[in-house]
Amino acid sequence: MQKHWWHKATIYQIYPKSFMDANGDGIGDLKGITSKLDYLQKLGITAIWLSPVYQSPMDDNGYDISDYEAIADIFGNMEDMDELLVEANNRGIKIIMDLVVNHTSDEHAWFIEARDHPDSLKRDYYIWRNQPNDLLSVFGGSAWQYDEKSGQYYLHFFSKKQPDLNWENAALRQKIYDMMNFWIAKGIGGFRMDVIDMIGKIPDQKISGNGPKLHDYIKEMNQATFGQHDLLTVGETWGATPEIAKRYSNPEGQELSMVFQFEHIGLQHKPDTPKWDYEKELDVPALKKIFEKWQTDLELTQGWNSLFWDNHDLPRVLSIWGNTGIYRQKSSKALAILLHLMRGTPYIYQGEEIGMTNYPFASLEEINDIESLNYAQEALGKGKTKEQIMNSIRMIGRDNARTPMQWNDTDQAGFSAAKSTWLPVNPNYKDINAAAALADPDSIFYTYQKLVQLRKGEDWLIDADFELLETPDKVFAYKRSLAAESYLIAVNLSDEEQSVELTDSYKDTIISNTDEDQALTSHKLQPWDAFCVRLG
Ligand code: TEU
Ligand code: CA
Repeated sequence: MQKHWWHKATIYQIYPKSFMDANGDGIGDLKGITSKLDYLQKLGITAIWLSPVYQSPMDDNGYDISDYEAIADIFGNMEDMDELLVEANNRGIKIIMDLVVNHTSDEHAWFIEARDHPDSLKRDYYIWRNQPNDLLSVFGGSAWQYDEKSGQYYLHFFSKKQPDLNWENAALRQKIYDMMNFWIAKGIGGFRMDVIDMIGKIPDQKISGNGPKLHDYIKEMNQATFGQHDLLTVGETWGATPEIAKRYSNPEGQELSMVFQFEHIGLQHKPDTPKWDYEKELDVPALKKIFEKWQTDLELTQGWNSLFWDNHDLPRVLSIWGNTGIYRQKSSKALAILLHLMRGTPYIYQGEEIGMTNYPFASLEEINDIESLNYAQEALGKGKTKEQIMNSIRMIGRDNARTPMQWNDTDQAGFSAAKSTWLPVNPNYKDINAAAALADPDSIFYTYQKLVQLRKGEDWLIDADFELLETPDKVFAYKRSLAAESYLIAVNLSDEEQSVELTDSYKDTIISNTDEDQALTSHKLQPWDAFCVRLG
């Protein structure tokens, strides 16, 4: 089977509003990102996934695009983008662009023409009906918005400023492929495809995800754009099962490199309830089953996994499943070791590598995220108290991941020279910041750096089989084997000591956050112990 660069890559996600502010307006920007490339080079990552930087009214922080071939003013301009590409490339770092083509902004020229001129060809780029059905928006309320002018409703699965595109329209599809080729010609490293599983929607049958033509569209896109280039493509697919993921990522399938599956993230809330009914207690046996399924089902010849704990839509993993107290550093390393030694391409979300945590939001005034704000409004109407609502937002709201990156212990954590920033800096920045992490050889940063190096150098991480080991509930241990080689990864996902029978003999240590020899000979894992040893 052909190996690609992304089989050995670790990807770093940047949320541009929050990474680094170069011009002091309190909002991160492209020049800010360029100024921090040396830091990323030190971490060792192969590519950056850049959340949207395109022109946008920012109703959903750039996931509402009004011009795919222009840069939002707050982030800079196309020259800044080209400079970022050059400077990243000089450091061996590729840029993966966020491709948001399930919907545009209502301020996109296509939508404006479609709305103002119902007879125009652009009308059919969007989805209009005389009567709404009961489809709901992911951000709350009906998925249909009435347009006074034409007397019809348009579909929006996200905010009403994010009208859904009609992928049935071949001319629209071609426009999107042209736009993708514009970016490919700039030398980007690939695309992360926002809610790509929704483009095959059939609203009249209430089908949103995994519509019947979805894979035809993706194959067509592949042929028309990235298929002839060695790019990384990763689809965001909330509803993917391993069967579906194989369809996308089968190396013979000419679709995508991989998808993000969210089954493990589902453990962050109670089954069949909205994420706001969060579940802080990690169900470790369930987590083990989920990863075992994905690791064994997506065999190398059949597909490829992506591996992540965090992104810009999720709480900080440390705050929900780790320990933000005395075991902050240790639990952060444990979660990283557990994830990065599985088969797949690992993703690090900005700040994860220094153990950033959720923000102690006190009131709705501090919230920016449209999803959280819409939820709060709906929940108030249903009689929830402000305190209940804030509890949910504090634990699971999207702004937790979006507060500014903590660079050092100076004002605004070195993120910005402004007096106030678009989201506040976490008050823990004096302790948790990149400068402190870089200065401490034992910090979380260096564990991530080591994992990134291992990913590049150790071929078994790609090829070896995965076997889940029988252990006490709170221990997650697995073995990776390839011909005569085998490796044991053991992690205690709890604040308590655990007794385990793992192995008596091993050759050497690959990575560890503890005294693994002591752990193996005493048959006891201390809280958040994590290590990988080569067996034999
Ligand atoms: O997210 C898809 C999506 O469904 C999210 O809204 C997700 O369900 C939610 O955040 C979890 O609570 C993508 C982007 O990652 C997200 O930032 C955008 O808001 C959304 O698409 C619309 O473009
Ligand atoms: Ca700025």
